Amino acid sequence: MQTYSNTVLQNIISNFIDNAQKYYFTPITNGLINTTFLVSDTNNYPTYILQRVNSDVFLDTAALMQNINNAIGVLQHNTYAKIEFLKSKENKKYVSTTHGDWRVLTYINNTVVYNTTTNTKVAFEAGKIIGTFHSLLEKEDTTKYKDSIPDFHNLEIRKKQFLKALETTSVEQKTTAKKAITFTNTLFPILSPLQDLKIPARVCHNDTKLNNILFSKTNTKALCLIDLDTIMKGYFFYDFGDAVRTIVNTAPEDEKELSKITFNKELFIAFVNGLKTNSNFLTHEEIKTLPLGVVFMPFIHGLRALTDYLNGNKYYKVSYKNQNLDRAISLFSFAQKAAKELDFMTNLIYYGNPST
Ligand code: GN1
Ligand code: MG
Repeated sequence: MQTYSNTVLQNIISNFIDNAQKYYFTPITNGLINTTFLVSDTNNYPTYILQRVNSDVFLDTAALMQNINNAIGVLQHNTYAKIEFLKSKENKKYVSTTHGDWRVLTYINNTVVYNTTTNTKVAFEAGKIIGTFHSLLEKEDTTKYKDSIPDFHNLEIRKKQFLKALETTSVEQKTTAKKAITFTNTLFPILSPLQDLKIPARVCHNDTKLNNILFSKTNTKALCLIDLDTIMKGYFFYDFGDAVRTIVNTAPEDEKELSKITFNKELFIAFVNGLKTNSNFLTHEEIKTLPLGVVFMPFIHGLRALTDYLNGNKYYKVSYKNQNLDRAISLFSFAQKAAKELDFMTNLIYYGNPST
């Protein structure tokens, strides 16, 4: 991974703030795409987030920042915390340097993110804040938003990319990935009802995994969604499925012991109840897609991880060679467990009946 000296980072942030030499930088290593630092002052007080946008993944920083700016302008409500990007001294939302494109956000104090949870309050709050996000953006014109990653959740395209990787990878990699490849054969057919949908495209977050929701440290209330780079048009079941896959599964995304991968019904019920406080915007046809969304999202993530493994780990940051493969198997295993709960999810979502 690329590292940056304190001096380089101070130089970059001096485009946004005075007295840059007063600050120091601690890497935040959760993300798999961008490079992120917590910026603290000499009293050890966290003040900003400094982030390099990965321009191999996001090809148009200006368009992406415009999407974010549009959405933030609409996401204004007393139940939703405001994310603030600093303007550079040249009045820009980001700066292009020899080290890439960088931006600065104010750090929201007394907050926490969870990678996983066993707490139904966290699950309820997550559902509620996703409902708030979508209610506020309900009337947004999707054509104002440029795709920051074209075909991001397009299964047909992701399938083509996977098949191409299968053709070009080494025999050895293919053999190692055999178990994951077998998983894809059972999961592809389950998802076919999601083709040719007649549901509205909405401005979606598109990356609503649990650790992209900011919570208050004091009262466990969800405050807002963070990591806004993939805000663009999408279907609501993307945001639903991505949140559920990371909430009802109490194991991390790259869990190797498949018996630890769960579909926790209590957490699902709490999430749906939280969402229901704020979900009047959903159409009947959209509601029908939600249970399959919980299979779709982990599957498409697994497929992308597997494709990246076969291509030699070019897209995601990995900390060991087979991490993408482990992620793929873990995500597929969750998708399979979710597929067994389709009736349970449908009953709960339609009739509020958790007993099935
Ligand atoms: C990537 O960098 P991070 O963790 O926010 C990916 C998401 C995946 C996630 C984890 C632009 O997000 O789609 O959910 O890894 N983002 C992009 O699997 O590819
Ligand atoms: Mg992200």
